[in-house]
Amino acid sequence: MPSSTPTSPPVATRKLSERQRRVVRDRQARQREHLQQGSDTSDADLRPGRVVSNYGKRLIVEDADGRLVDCHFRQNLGAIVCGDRVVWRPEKDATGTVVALEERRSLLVRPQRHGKPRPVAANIDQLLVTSAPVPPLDTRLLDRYLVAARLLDIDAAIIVNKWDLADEALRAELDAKLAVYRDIGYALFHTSTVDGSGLDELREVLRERTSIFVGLSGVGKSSLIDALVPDAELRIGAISAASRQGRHTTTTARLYHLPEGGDLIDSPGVREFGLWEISAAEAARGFVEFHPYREQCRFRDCRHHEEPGCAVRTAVEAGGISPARYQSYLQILADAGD
Ligand SMILES: Nc1nc2c(ncn2[C@@H]2O[C@H](COP(=O)(O)OP(=O)(O)O)[C@@H](O)[C@H]2O)c(=O)[nH]1
Ligand SMILES: [Mg+2]
Ligand SMILES: [Zn+2]
Repeated sequence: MPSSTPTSPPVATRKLSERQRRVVRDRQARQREHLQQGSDTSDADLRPGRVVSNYGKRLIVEDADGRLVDCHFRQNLGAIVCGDRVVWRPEKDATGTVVALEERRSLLVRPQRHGKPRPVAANIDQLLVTSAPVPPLDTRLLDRYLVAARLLDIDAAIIVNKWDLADEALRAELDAKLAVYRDIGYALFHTSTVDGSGLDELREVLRERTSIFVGLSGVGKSSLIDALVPDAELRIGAISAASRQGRHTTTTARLYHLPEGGDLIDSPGVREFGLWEISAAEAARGFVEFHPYREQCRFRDCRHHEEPGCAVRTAVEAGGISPARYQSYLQILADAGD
């Protein structure tokens, strides 16, 4: 895995700033006003819905009863993505029109090489950083995902899937590498979609929240969704039927419901999510275990590299911070080029 030169479009997350929230709130207020004045719409027609898929010009919206509706949306609403909560109105031909977008808790965006970042999924509570014995564990990528989750202010959990493929020696090696993550507070799961082990434990952290799997191709993200969502195949069929498009549209994100409550989003666009550029200050904020030391550095703008009086580096030497994680931090600094 290249960690210094991203080979694919990087993906970043952002938590909406106060200013952005205000913009969204104002826009929503205007939309509501507009709706109330509009003679074409009576309040009785308006319904809440959740966007489960986005097909470019159309959205598949799920209503309160679980029905999937093919919806147009007004262009002035801006980009609407999987996971968004919306207000929509039924049309005579069994389609619908989305007329308002609810405020988002979080927004996952994917920066484009050219042009504005593209939103991919909204209202996510948790990143499930997925790895496996094969392809080999890439702790640098793992660290980048964890930084991203922290900057977005959402939770992260670590999954080592395909655990059935690891023999005793490999298990010991992986456990040794991952012990530090458990020590600093991340939940760690060993799963297998082949023998079902670890899935019950995983279900516990998925309950009543919206989660998204990220990680290298081939680690088993889609297999995990299949294992956790009993009607995943039916769901894919129903969404593509509602959109009146074939299943070929594999590039689109989809939202699934878990039987025990909670949602999973499968987004093909977030694989490279860890590869975006992170500034030094952001990187330091993203390493949770640096937190107690960062304030004690001699210089306020300490980058925790070669600065004298760096409390973070002292903590690494004294054993309070894992040297491997610190090296990973330095690598992110080097990649950021500052
Ligand atoms: N042995 C084993 N193979 C798995 C497991 N989970 C997935 N696989 C296999 O790994 C390959 C990649 O899985 P897939 O779900 O497509 O990975 P994705 O690219 O992350 O979505 C497929 O051949 C799966 O059958 C597991 O727990 N154990
Ligand atoms: Mg997949
Ligand atoms: Zn420092």
